[in-house]
Amino acid sequence: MGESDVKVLGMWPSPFVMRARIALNLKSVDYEFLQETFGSKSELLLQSNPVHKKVPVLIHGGKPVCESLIIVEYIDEVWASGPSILPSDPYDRATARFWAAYISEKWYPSMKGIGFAQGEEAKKAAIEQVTEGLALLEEAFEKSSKGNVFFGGDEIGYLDIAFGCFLGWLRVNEKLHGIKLLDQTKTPGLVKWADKFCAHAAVKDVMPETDKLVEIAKILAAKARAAAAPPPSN
Ligand SMILES: N[C@@H](CCC(=O)N[C@@H](CS)C(=O)NCC(=O)O)C(=O)O
Repeated sequence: MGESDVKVLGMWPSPFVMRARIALNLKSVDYEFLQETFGSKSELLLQSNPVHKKVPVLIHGGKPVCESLIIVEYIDEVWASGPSILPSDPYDRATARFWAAYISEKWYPSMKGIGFAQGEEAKKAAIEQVTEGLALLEEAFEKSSKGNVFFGGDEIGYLDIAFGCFLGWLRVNEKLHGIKLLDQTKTPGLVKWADKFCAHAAVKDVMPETDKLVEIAKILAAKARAAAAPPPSN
């Protein structure tokens, strides 16, 4: 089964899709990037991920693998001769999976919540929640990196990918709401890590420019407003 059998169903602004693409880049695996059209779902996506109907889907040798973190683990196992993504030590591996789940299930939804907060008080509370999460992640970074540049040590690993994929959207929030989430005094480790992560060869071509993401954020916000608006009276 050759590398040309590798396809990623996705959309360029999606942080979850980025996880799969960064993992493939780290392993130097060539892949075809099949982009979904915004607002509709292709037949291939519906067939490949009938349960969640979400991107990313990795299609390897005609077989679909769904859910971004599962895809990253699959890539690590299949292309085992490339640089390791998951830590080799079982405890470090468990810890990386714990934080990856926290980021995906708690921290990222709370960051998304900043944009949806109704009123200044709610927005302030959402920002506080995100900032508290970042303080926890700064601590996790200190422990996990053991003085190196990345969570995974001197190379990008599982947790770097799981968290780093959200940096573009973090910057969108900073820009749209005039706030500083990654801060030199409160999260100095993460500030340095974020720069190194985004500049990495496996990341820099898949991490979208903040301004392009801002445009997408505005379109999504307009759609959400339209969906919430009452129907016209006639
Ligand atoms: N838990 C999933 C989340 C994937 C996800 O939310 N993908 C979004 C794009 S960022 C999607 O496909 N949304 C389409 C939809 O919800 O219908 C993963 O980690 O892969």
